[in-house]
Amino acid sequence: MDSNARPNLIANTADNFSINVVNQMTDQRLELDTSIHWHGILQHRTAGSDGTAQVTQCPINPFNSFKYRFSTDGQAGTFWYHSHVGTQYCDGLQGGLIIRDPNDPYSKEDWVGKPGYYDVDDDSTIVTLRDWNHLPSWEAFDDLSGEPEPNSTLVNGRGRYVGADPDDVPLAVIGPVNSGKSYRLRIINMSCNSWFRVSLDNHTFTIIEADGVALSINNANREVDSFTIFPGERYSAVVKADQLPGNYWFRTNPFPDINGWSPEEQMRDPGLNNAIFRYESVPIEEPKPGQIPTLCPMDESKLKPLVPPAQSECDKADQEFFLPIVAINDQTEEERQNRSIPHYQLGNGSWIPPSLPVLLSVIRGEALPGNTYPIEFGKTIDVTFLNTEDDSSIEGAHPLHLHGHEFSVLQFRGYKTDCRNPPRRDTIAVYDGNVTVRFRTDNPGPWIFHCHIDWHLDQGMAAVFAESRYEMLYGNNSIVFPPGWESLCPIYEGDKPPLLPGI
Ligand SMILES: [Cu+2]
Repeated sequence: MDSNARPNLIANTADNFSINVVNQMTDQRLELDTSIHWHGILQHRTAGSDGTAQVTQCPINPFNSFKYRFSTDGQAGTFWYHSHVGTQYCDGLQGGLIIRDPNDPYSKEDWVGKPGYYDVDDDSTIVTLRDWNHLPSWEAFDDLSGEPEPNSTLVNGRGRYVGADPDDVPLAVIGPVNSGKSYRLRIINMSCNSWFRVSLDNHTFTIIEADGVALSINNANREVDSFTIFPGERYSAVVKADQLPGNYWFRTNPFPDINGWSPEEQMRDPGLNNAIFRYESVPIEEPKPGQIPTLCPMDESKLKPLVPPAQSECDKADQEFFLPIVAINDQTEEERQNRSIPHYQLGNGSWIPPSLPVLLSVIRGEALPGNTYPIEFGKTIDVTFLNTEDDSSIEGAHPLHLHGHEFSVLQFRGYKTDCRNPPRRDTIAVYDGNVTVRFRTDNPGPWIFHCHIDWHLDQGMAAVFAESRYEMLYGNNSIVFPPGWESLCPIYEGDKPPLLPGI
């Protein structure tokens, strides 16, 4: 798949989505079935459009199609879409999904001149980041050698690899920007594995949004010079073009290093892992080599939503879960090669995609699959995660993402946050101690909570909350299924022909 051919989807608050996904894939080196997840969209009453294979639907066969229908439901911010079948999004099936708010507080005139105010928010300010393997994901990931080392860091689909001729591989350019204007960079980490430390030489960022949640501005996020972003996470970073007009490195330093990387290689090709932030009317050239130290990083544990929670988060929850991340290391080499035993547990078990989607099991009143936890409507749920692996540092961080909800982060790296207005988001990196998140069961559906390192999800690091099974089917919060949803499983299982003629 051409990694540059990624359409970003742009919408406004109050829009309704109707997105017809037509599966025309034929490349046998890649996964051919698909299912598209709309990352960060809450899907209230539309769980059938969440797009998670074997949780909310059967995959869409080649030459079949399925129309996803859902509403923004008042959400605004930076989201993305990606395949949720196997490790298919690693091969490029992904893109940005932006919901603009015409009444965005940070675009209003009374913010002029203040940090966080922005003038420009358009297609040119969407910045997608990801790691890239030259091999198809099925070949890159054999589980014998752990996660594959990426060959490149891509910014908006472009990036160098070690040994490339820089003249053959142009870098992404953000801009050209106009002196004096402020830009809302919507930065999305669409990686399969890598997290990044993002900085822009000689400039600062004011972070006004995390995972679709608008932020108030304080010392944690005002005029910071760098931030980390884990797979699945998004930030809106406002940057003011207030420096001498020129070309500046937009740096996305990855962990892990790209294949073959060393400080010497970075000297040889300063464009590795970087894009260019360019002012208008300056020479088209690459910035000078060399690193600029960053001293003032964003503190994600102190990000405060612009609108505090309606209900205090300081009280005890109705139900608490403890889901440790456990690596299973006693497989034989053959078992690892065949991937017959998952490599990870989240809680008491591993997520092994069942043949019947969880949502269909609920409809039919059948038993739930393993590592699926029923929870009831109208409850406050706390979930605590802990990485029990040998390396529980940031380098071994697991970014866990919940479908169907934003959550409050009550504990991060073992420390309690401010429960009066804790960080709220939909993806959180687990490292350096306990992470506790809280959500309320107001959105019936089967919602997966999974590591967004796609190799780890494939290796079992996920659990499913079967939220409000009765209310999924009955009452004011029940799920309205899009036409064609019931046909997906019979077609997938081969009982019915696909809707489009095959080649
Ligand atoms: Cu992980």
